[in-house]
Amino acid sequence: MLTLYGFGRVHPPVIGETRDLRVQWALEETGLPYRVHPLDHTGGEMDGPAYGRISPFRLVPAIDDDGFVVAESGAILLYLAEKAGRLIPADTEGRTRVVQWCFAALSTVERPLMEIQLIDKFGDAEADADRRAKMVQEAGRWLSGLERRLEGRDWIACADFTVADILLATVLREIRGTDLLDRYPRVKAYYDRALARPAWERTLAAYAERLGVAVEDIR
Ligand SMILES: N[C@@H](CCC(=O)N[C@@H](CS)C(=O)NCC(=O)O)C(=O)O
Repeated sequence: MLTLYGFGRVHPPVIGETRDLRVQWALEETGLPYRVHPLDHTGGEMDGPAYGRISPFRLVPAIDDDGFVVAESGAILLYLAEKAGRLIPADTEGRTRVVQWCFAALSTVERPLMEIQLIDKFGDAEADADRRAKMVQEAGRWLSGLERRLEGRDWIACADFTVADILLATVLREIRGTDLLDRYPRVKAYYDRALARPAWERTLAAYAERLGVAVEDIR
């Protein structure tokens, strides 16, 4: 049975933001059977050598598929798609297109969006104002690129929904508390379309139950 290492207890301000959500979403989409190992981050469960053997940086998420261990959310999603034969095309060109957009989500789009989220959540509005403005400007470049890419398309990589959409939608979710998507109607519609999927709703419900919070508090 495949095990997802996710959070069971974690610092309350980050509940609803953690990257085990994207892996659970992919598992729910593929229908692969899985169990969750809920890690006690606040109690130090991730700090010891046992979890170090699962995750090189002692981070969430990781998976253990009957002894095959994978860390890094992007790698995990690609593995799950390949294993399930779903959420990724079978041909090399289609698969490469999915890989391209997984990297775009994680290495290009996520950087400024994550920083904006961290400043808004934990920063000092005055002291961080310049840095935030720079990040908003950079985010605008990538959001404009997404807006162009989404002309006439439902999904970012292929005609069908893929793991690249799970990564990109969860990355866009990092700025859901801002108005930054308002100037990008195709990106906004894309984000809403992705999060309207029943598998995302199941994921949110399972995650909320695992962390002991209400779904509405993390939506
Ligand atoms: N690049 C990694 C990042 C993983 C990561 O930053 N995980 C955070 C939660 S979202 C974590 O485990 N933080 C706990 C810590 O820093 O101790 C991925 O995409 O999986």
